[in-house]
Amino acid sequence: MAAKAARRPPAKKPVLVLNGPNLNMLGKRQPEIYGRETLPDVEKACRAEATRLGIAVEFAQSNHEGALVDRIQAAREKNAGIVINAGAYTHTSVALLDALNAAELPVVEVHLSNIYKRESFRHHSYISPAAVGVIAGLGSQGYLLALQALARLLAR
Ligand code: CA2
Repeated sequence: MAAKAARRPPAKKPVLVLNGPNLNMLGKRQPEIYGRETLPDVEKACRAEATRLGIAVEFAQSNHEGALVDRIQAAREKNAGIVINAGAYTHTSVALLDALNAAELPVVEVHLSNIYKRESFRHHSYISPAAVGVIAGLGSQGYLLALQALARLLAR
């Protein structure tokens, strides 16, 4: 006799929360700009929010542009969406823009600080055209809002 088909829905892919250069230094310097929370604190808050929202998350950080491109390429298969704070590569990287476009996933761009209140070179983001939305200036709460937005989008 044929085995009964499993009734459980297929496991949902996690949302990738990806952080770029120097964000591993959070909470250690410049608290007046970036706050006192460390990156592990942000990860903990994201995991708690993801549990509340009923989604899975994966957290990654790299100081290297190519490593970020590699992780975004892998996300196309492994992840359901991307929350990205690309750090300073936001303002320089066509490679990250190309990788995010090629991933064909919903992307939310996050910045801890209000980049529009800062130096003019921070006012332009190369990666925003690949994002469904951009959140800036709300500190670590921005990551939680980004997860909320993606959870809604993915539930559609
Ligand atoms: O506001 C943001 O989240 C940024 O993406 C942070 C980047 C900056 O280059 C962007 O313009 C805006 C910098 C991340 C560096 O974070 C540090 C934290 C503590 C100490 C040193 C750097």
